[in-house]
Amino acid sequence: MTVRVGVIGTGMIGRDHTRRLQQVLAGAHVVALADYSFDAARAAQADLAPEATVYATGEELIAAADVDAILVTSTGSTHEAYVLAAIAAGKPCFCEKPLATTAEGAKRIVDAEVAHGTRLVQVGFMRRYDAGYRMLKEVVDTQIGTPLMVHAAHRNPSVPEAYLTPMAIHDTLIHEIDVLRWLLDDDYVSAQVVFPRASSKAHAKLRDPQVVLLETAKGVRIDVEVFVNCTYGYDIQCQVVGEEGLANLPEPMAITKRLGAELKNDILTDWKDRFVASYDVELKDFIAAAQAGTASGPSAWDGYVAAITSDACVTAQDNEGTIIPITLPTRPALYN
Ligand code: NAD
Ligand code: ISE
Repeated sequence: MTVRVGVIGTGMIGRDHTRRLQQVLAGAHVVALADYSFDAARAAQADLAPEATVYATGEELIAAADVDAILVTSTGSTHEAYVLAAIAAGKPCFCEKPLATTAEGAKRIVDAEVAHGTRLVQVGFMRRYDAGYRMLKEVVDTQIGTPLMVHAAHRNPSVPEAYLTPMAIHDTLIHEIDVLRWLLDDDYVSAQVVFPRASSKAHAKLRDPQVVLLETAKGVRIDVEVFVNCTYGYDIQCQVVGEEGLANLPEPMAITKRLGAELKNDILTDWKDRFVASYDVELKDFIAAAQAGTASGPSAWDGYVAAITSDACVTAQDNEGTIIPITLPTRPALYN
C-alpha cells in the first residue's frame, strides 16, 4: 500500500522530507501540502510534488479524506495542535522535534495517544537511526562494561542572530537529551549548566558556549558542550566511558588528504549532510508503520521526557551552577 502523506510546514526540513518521500523512498507519496505561507506551500508543490493539493490550513489537510498520514514540519510552537488533530483523526503522524514547546503540551499529546489506545506518533529524533550511533550502542551494550560517564559535544559553525540562549537546549541539546537516554537505556534525574568564558561571537541574548551536566538514574555522569558558534564546522562528538573501556561515536566518512605538506580531513559544516542517511531511515520506519496504521521509533513519551528534561536544563541555565532535579511521571503501559 502506498501511504498518502500530507506535509504541514514547507520550510527547510519540510521540503527536505518531501523530497525524500517523493524521490528517495518507496511506499509513500505526498498528496497534500500546507504552510502558514501559502507561497511556500505552492513553491514546494511546484518543485517537489506537482500532483499534491495545497490546503489553506494544516487542519484542513489533516481532515482530507485522501490523506492517510501526516508529517508535521512547521515551526516548533505549532506542533502540538497539529499532532493532537492528527491523533483525533486517527492518522499516523511524524512530528519533527520538539514534540511540543512545553512539557504540559507534550503531556497532552501523550494523554491523547493513550486514550486512543495505540501508537500514532513518531518524533523526529533521527540520531537513533544514525549508523554511527547504532554501532556505538552495540559496543556500549556488549563490550565496554557498565557505562560510567559520557563526554559529548554539539557544535554548530554559526547560528542566526535570532538564536537565543534557551534555544541551545530546546533546539540543539534536545538531540543529545534523546539519543543519550536511548544509548544508555536510562533516564535523567538532574541537570546543571555552567558557562565557560564566552566566545566573542556570543551576544547579550546568547551565552555561548555552555556545558550541560546531566546525571542519570543509574548514576552515569554526562557532560555535553553546546557551542553554536564554533566557526570551524558542524561537529558531533560522543564518548562513552565504561568500566572496562571506552567507545567513541565514529567520525563521518571523509577522505584523508596528504596535500601541501599537510595531512587533513574535511569537516562537515551542515547538519543536513551529517545526518542525511538517518533522516531517510527514520522516514522509512514511519512509512512502514503507517502502512499498518500505527507508528514506531521515538515515541510521544520520548518527546515528553525530552520536554521535561529541556525545561529543567533551561531552569539550570537561569540558575548557573545549581543542580535542578528532574522527576518523571510513571510511564504509561502503551510505551513499555
Ligand atoms: P523553517 O522556518 O525553515 O520552516 C518552518 C515552516 O513552518 C515555515 O515555512 C513557516 O511558514 C511554517 N509555519 C509556521 N507556522 C505555521 C503554521 N501555523 N502552520 C503551518 N506552517 C507554519 O524551519 P525548519 O528549519 O524547517 O524547522 C521546522 C521544524 O523542524 C522545527 O521544529 C525544527 O526544530 C525542526 N528541525 C529538525 C531538525 C532535525 O535535525 N531533526 C533540523 C532542522 C529543523
Ligand atoms: C537544528 O534545528 C537541528 O535540529 C540540528 O540537528 C541541530 O544540530 C541544530 O543545532 C539545530 O539548530
